Amino acid sequence: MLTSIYAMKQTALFEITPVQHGQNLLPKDGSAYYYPEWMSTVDSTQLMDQLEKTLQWEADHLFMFGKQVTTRRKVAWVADPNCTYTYSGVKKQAQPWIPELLALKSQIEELAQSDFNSCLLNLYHDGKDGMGWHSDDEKELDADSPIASMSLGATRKFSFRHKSDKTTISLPLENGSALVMYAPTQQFWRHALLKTTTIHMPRINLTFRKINPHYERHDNKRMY
Ligand SMILES: O=C(O)CCC(=O)C(=O)O
Ligand SMILES: [Mn+2]
Repeated sequence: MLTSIYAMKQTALFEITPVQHGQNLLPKDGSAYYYPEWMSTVDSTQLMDQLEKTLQWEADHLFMFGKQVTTRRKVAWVADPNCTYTYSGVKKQAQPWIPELLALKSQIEELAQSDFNSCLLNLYHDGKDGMGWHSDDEKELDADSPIASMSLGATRKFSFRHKSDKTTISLPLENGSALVMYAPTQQFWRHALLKTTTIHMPRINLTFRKINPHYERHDNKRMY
């Protein structure tokens, strides 16, 4: 049986593997650490099932080439009550935390050694869903805070590409894994989860973030 400081915490609902802080995946201008099998397979499978059923999933709306595009990929945004954002004049309120997500937040805070107040979840039905090159550098986000990403379900290829010299680093994000990206990664690198025809299983990705509470934006750029 695994024993760890995580398992002793009252909030720990999941079997989490204690980790050795390994090697930085990025050669410069930021740091990103990958933790395979961070959560047990049994817990990952149960959590994915529960998140799929419990959360309110919506299509995402992006502006591309001056037009609004509705994604096939679904998103759910969960955050503290004081975290709102105004988008195209509409104030968006997050969904409240559910106990499983709060427990996971506490465990990933231990891993990243940082606090989070929101979680953006993406549901990729299969390889036809993906996310193009971007940085998580929106004005709402605390630029000094890490972004901690957890993957459930199908293994998908995730890539970093340096903004200036285009160095590219790719890795498979596996079921139960965690990836923590520390500042200033978002400033110098983009990342993507590219589409593929070979994956036919769903995947849920959770990114824990720290946003500045009560931030109001009045332009048309989406938050995430
Ligand atoms: O699905 C992933 O692994 C990446 C998601 C992502 O980059 C985002 O939500 O900003
Ligand atoms: Mn991202």
